[in-house]
Amino acid sequence: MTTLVARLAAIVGEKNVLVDEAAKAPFLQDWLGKYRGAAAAVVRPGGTDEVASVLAACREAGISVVPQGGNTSMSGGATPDPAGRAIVLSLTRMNRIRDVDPVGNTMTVDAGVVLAAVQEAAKAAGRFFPLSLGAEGSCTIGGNLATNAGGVAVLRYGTMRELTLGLEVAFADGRVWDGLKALRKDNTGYSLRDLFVGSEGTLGIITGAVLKLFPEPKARATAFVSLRDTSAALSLLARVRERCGDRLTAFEFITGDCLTLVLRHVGDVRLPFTQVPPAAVLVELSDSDDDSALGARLEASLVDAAEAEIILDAAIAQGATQARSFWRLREGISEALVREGRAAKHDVSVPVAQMADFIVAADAAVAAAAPGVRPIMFGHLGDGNLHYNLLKAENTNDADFAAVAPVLTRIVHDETARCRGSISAEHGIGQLRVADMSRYKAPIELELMNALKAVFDPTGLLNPGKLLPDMSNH
Ligand code: FAD
Ligand code: 2HG
Ligand code: ZN
Repeated sequence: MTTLVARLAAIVGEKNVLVDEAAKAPFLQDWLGKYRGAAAAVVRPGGTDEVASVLAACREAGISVVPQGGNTSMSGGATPDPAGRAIVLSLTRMNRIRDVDPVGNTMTVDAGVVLAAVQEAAKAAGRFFPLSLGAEGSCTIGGNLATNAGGVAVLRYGTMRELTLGLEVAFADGRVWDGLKALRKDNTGYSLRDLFVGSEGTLGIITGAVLKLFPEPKARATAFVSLRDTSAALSLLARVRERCGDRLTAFEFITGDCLTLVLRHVGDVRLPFTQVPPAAVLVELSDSDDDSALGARLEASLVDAAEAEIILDAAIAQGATQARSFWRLREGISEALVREGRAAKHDVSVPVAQMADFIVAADAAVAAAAPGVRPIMFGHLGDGNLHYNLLKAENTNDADFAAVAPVLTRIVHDETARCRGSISAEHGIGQLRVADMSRYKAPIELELMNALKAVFDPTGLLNPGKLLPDMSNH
């Protein structure tokens, strides 16, 4: 190990190889505090060539590599196992915006650039990069790509996959693929790019990307709407879509119980209603025209919905400050959940029309299996993506909840599968859901995924134990 550390130091510089336990600690624990791993070193390369040389050195030494960006994974994807036979490869020093092309509407970046910095660079060029999520101040483009991140604007702009034109990737054998093409059309065979998006660091290290830019929205209209239940939220979604078409940018669903937690745990938040409603949605429209009628359009949709008794009440933001305060209620949820205590987290998607039935069935099955467990739901309803979190019952301890949590997860995921949904809509498989892959993916899918792994990473160097289940028992 000492020899490898010396070799890595020669590649990236001594100060960029962390071996001291205190220095390594923040890289070895996930954001949710669920996993703690160990690593021989945390290595921080400054460029693509250095990444490639680090991979070659690790491969020779038989030491695996866990890529890490902002370390905001919700599935333990960037945390090594406790054995200490890996290095963490942190990409955050690679934070250069390489090029902005306002004519082609593209931006080329290093993989370690923080998402918020990409958004800012686009804005500085009079353009817009639409990926938006609560962790945007820390997560990186490489992590967004490796997890095919979603967030709050997928309804209009798609996931990270749809926002990407080209990639640069360092392979496990130390070679580099320059696929940094800024092309919207390229039909020259299999799309290697698409294999790496969502591969969670198991096929190669993403070192750079060409991203799509969009016209900057000049107008926004935001409303916080209270409703009776999920069915009402789905009816509202259909109405707003009919009236507002592509202007509908976000449609975020939050249950009353979830809002109660945010009000309890997050400072500086205010509900625009006197009482916590059974459910709420945050609706946002945007337009690249300076369209002063956007607010009126949203208001008309909501008046319609109120007359049809679809919604209970609505507050339309009177300016950017109030819109931000509505978003604060939404963005404070993950933090509130962590503060409330143990939860079994689920990130499912089902066909949008089935969402209400899914919730009724999952709630009933959970209540029967573990009375008192609290379903706390929110999510990107417009995409059919629900964060179905189950909090431990108030009168149970953590150990009892830990024992029942896998049973609850089985119930939620089986119900998801019954609806032909997905057990990971946007957070990835990581280590949290790896054991479930064998149950919910078809054998042919797993066989082909393993075959791809063998092509790109035959020695299993990259992110072992993540995404792909160990098939040796099958
Ligand atoms: P990391 O956590 O560092 O890594 C994630 C995975 O990508 C790991 O498997 C890692 O090995 C791999 N990886 C990282 N960089 C590279 C690279 N350069 N090459 C190859 N593999 C790499 N996610 C959503 O989709 N939507 C949301 O709305 C959302 N909201 C969030 C809110 C909060 C408060 C938090 C904490 C997280 C949220 N997430 C959300 C999850 C997380 O932010 C995303 O998964 C994000 O894309 C991860 O980026 P990262 O740079 O932090 O990656
Ligand atoms: C969000 O939509 C994230 O805010 C986080 O995907 C979800 O904390 C969660 O469960
Ligand atoms: Zn989400």
